Order: sequence, then structure tokens, then C-alpha cells
Amino acid sequence: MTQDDIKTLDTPPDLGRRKFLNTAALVGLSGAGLSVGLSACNKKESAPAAGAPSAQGEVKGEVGEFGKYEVPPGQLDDYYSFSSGGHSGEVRIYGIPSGRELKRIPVFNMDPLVGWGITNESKAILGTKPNGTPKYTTGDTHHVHQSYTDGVYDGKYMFVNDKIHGRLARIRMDTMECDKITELPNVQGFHGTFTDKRDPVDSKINYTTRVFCGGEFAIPLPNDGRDVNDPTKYKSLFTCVDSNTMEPRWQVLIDGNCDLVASSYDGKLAATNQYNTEMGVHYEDMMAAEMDACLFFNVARIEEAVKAGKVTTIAGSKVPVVDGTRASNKDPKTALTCTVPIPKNPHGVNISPDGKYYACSGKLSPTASVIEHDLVLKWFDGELANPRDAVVAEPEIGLGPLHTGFDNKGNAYTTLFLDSQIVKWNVAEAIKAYKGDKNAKAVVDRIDVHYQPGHGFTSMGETKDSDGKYFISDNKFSKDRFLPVGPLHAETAQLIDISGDKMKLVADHSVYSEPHDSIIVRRDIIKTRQIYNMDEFPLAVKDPKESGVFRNGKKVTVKLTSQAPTYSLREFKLKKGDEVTIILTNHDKVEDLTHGFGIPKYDIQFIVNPQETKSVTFIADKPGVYWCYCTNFCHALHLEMRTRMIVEA
Ligand code: RUQ
Ligand code: CUA
Ligand code: CA
Repeated sequence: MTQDDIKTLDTPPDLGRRKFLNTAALVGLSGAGLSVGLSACNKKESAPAAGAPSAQGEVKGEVGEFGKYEVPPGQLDDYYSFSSGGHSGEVRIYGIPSGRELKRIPVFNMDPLVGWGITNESKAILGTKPNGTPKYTTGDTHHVHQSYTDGVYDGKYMFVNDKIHGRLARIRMDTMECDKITELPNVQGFHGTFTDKRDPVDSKINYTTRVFCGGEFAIPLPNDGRDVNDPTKYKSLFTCVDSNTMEPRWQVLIDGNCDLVASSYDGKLAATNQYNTEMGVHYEDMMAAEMDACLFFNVARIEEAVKAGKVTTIAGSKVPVVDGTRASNKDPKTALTCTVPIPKNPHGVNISPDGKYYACSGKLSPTASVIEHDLVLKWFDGELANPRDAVVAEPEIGLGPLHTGFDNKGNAYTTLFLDSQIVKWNVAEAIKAYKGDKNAKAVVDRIDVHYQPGHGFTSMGETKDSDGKYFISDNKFSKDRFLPVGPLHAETAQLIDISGDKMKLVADHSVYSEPHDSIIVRRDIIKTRQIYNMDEFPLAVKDPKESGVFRNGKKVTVKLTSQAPTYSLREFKLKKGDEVTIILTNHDKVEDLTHGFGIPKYDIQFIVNPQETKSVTFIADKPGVYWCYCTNFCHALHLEMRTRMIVEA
């Protein structure tokens, strides 16, 4: 059919009466028009009546009972939940209590939606191989914690570990994007991490300056082929990273392993639970001993030792390493580390919001050990002979205890992997019982979860502002809780109301595999930007008139801008073999008015948000016509938003 054939076709009667929108009218829809449309979306709509019949005409369950935990259409959640994504390598954001997934932040993974691992800017953060591709494309995120000012989240940064390649990433909270990644030297299996909650040394800087990182897998140091068959020589490192520069500041050589990490509220101690004090290389060896440990690090002494130059370095790294091994730290007065014995293969160490107690659970013991912060400090002062005496309670709470969250009333909530329960226990009662008070009763309540919980955490529970409202149980199996979706099921994050005496299960949220740990943060703490600032991008094409193809031999720079529904260049010409860098600045200023840029067959795809600039570099090795098109629905003429890349043979 030709254009002439189309013209001679009968026009359908009602279409004939309709006026076609002209280009000017459609272009007008993008800026002001769309912004009006968007702000209209913010208006609160009234909630549908609880208990309304479903489409089938029947009421499913007792909807009314759970109505107060529902977030009606158009209304906002009270909390954010920031969650790791396990072997997806990303971080996710949910609204709580609704459980709505709001965003996925690519960190250690590749993500064509935003172009993570594809754009030059993201590759610079990820690090590249000599051929320009990302150094690693997989990640394994486990633990997410935010920066603190004086014991409460300050909304500036979030930190997340990569267990598989031993990296720490920082995420800016205003854009919720990763801005730095650091690979820890000589660390394999970087598992637990925690930000310092207070920084007495650098009080000029108004946010946390230390991030503690626990190395889980002991390896020969350096791991260059030496001592591979002599496990007695394997060691682990506990690393402190500066949160401003994201450079490792110091490392502590230790026996055994690190697992989870906790930081104190006064900045004096960091802790890690150790399940492999046996230093076994096979799992049965790791379970041989009845007692393992919780290892405490004396931060001030470590930093003094580093200052005094009492350090070594490991080949391939300049990071100062101090000796925290047990043999070298027997004298409390000079010790850098303190080993508190804890029953069999503990997992998880968490500090109570009052800063007084650490709960460390014996995974293969039905107990949680309560360690008093001040007593560990006393040991370092030479005033407590036996570090085990820092344990002030050890209630029996159930089988397979893992992680503990706290409310604001002195209660602890521990996940029981084997019992598939959450157990609520009172710290003060546990201490009384340990002292011999027969009337004291530590365990207050239990609730079944579905099924096999890993991490559990309370709203604001990792801060002084713990509010005792919600607990989330991140469960490892969901089996029959959701529609089956093949052999791999969704995971369940179960929401529990902990505001009353009895815990109450109020929602099952499905989550994509596999969240490990999360934090629940009050929404007023988080202040995000609405649009980007063009001046922050050195490459920004600030005026559409600067657009064009700029050639320097075989190196070609293509500069263009986007403004709905057009790119500033209708086409651009390249020659086969050119090394091309495309720089795209989005000139739209309306919140959320994002454009994409996809180049077929060249495997390039990314987005530019309002006032943002991104770039990609590639070799124009395939001659022909390539329609670069907008991948992000932005306008009524979104499909027409294209530019032609012509590669001449
Ligand atoms: S671990 S289920 Cu990676 Cu946080 Cu304990
Ligand atoms: Cu721009 Cu779709
Ligand atoms: Ca063990």
C-alpha cells in the first residue's frame, strides 16, 4: 500500500468528524501539560470500603480485620523498607505496611532499564576490564544499612555488601543510586557489614565515617597460590572503610571467620559473630566445638595502632593491617580484640537500641546470648577477668535462632529457622533469670511464620528511635502461601504488628528471590530529589544547539539532547570502524519525565532522567541504518521519538 492508496481509502464517518491533534498541540502535552497531569495523580482518593466483594462476588477472608494495615489507593506508606536482593546483586525498596515494591536499585548487577553496566558513568563506578566491559557482572547483596548521625539514620547514604566479590557499595539516598563501589583487598566472602553509629574522632564531619566489613572465608594471604594446601595458614580480615572516600582505612587480621557485624552506639566497639572458631575447611569441622565466639574490636585502640605504625601490609595492597589474632591479644590492657565465647555456631549479632546489649544467637544451640557492652569495655580496661562474664543472659528461646530485632520496650524478637517461628523475649527478664530469679520469664510470645525465617527486623529498630510498631520476617520458603510460579517460588516477607502484647501476623508480601536483610525507615527521614541538576554532569549538552557529530580521526563524539517527543538530532552519520561516544542530556524538567535510548543490534540501552546526562562508547562495526528510539514511555508521540544512526560502509 502506498501513501496515495491510503489517501483514497474511505474515511470512517466518526473519524472524519474528529479533529486530528496537530504537532504543536501534542508537543505542548509534554511539559506543562504532563506536569498538570502528574500533579493531579497526587490527589488523595478515598479508600474503597473494606470488605468489598471481589470480582467473583464473594468476600475473601476477613478483610475488615486487616483493613487498618492496608494503604488505600492514592495514599502513601508510613515507612520505606530497604532490602538486599541476594544473588540478584541489587537493592530493593518497598513501602511498608503495603509491601508495594517501589524501586530496584542496580548495584553489582547489570540493568538495561537504567543502563547500569552499559553507560560509561556506571562502568566507571563498577570498574572495568582492559576491554572496557565491567570487571564483574554478578553480585550477592546481603546487608543494607544507612548512615547515622548520633544513633539515628540521617538519610544521606546507604551501604550494601557484595559477598561474592568482596565489595562494598554506597548508595546516595537523594537519588537512590549507587555512586561508589570499593573492592576490599584480600577478602573473600565479605558477609556482615555495619555503619558506625557515632564518630567521636571525626565529629567535624556530620555523618558516619566508618563502615565495618567482615570477611567470612579464610584464605591464604595473599591468595596467590601459596599455602593452598595448608588451611592452618588461612586467615580472615575485618576491614574498616571510610564512608566519605570509600577507601579501606585499616584491616584487622583474625583467626576463624567473621559473619554478621554490629556497631555500638558510642563508636567504641564493633562486633562479629564467629561460627568457625575451629578454622575448619569442611562443614563438619566447623561444627566440632561446643563453643564459638563473638569477637569485639576496640576501634580506638586499632586506630591508635595504625597511627603508631604498628602495622603490616599484605602483598598487593597498601591498606595497613593490625594483628587481632587471639595469640597476640591475651593482655586486655593492650588487646585490640576481645573474644567472648558463645555456644555453637552463632549467627547474627544485633545491638539493642539503648546501646547496652548485644544479642548473639547460637544457631546450633537453642539460646541467644546477651552480652553487655559496658562489661566488654571493662575487660579491655583489665577490670573483668573472664570475657565470658560479659554474657549477662542466655535464655533458651527455640531451635535455630538467627537474627534479632528490638522494640522500644526492652523486648527482643528473634527468628527461629528450625522452629519456623518468631520468638519475643524480654531482655531484662532474661538477665534476671540468668542471675537465678526463678520467677523471671524471658519468653513472652511466639508466632508461626511461613516458612523458615532468616532475617527479622523491626521498624527503626537499628536506631535509638526504635518505635516498636512492625517486625518483618524475611522467610526462606513460601511453598503454599502464593500461587505457584514453577519450581522456584516467591519468598515471603511477613509483616507482624508488634505494638501489642501479642504479635499479630497482618500481611504476606511476596518478594523476588532472595532478600537477605532489610531495614525499616520512617518516611520523613528520606528526602529525595525531584529532578537532577544539569550542572553536576561535566559532559552535559547544555544547549540543544551544541548538538552534532564531532570527529577527531576515528574518534567521534555525538552530542544530543532529548525533549519530549524529540531528540535534538534527526539523524547522525558515522563511518564503519569509528569509536563513537554518544552523550545525551535530557532537557525535560518535569519530575519522572524520563527518556530512553536504545540502539538495535548494538546492544545499547539506557535512560536519562530529567536534567540528567549519560554517555556510551562503542565501535560502529556494523554498517547500515539503525533507528535509535526512546525506550521509556514519555509522551503521546513516544513511538515517534527516534533518531537515525547511519553507519556508512
Ligand atoms: S545472613 S539469614 Cu547473609 Cu544476613 Cu543471616
Ligand atoms: Cu521519550 Cu519515550
Ligand atoms: Ca563452630
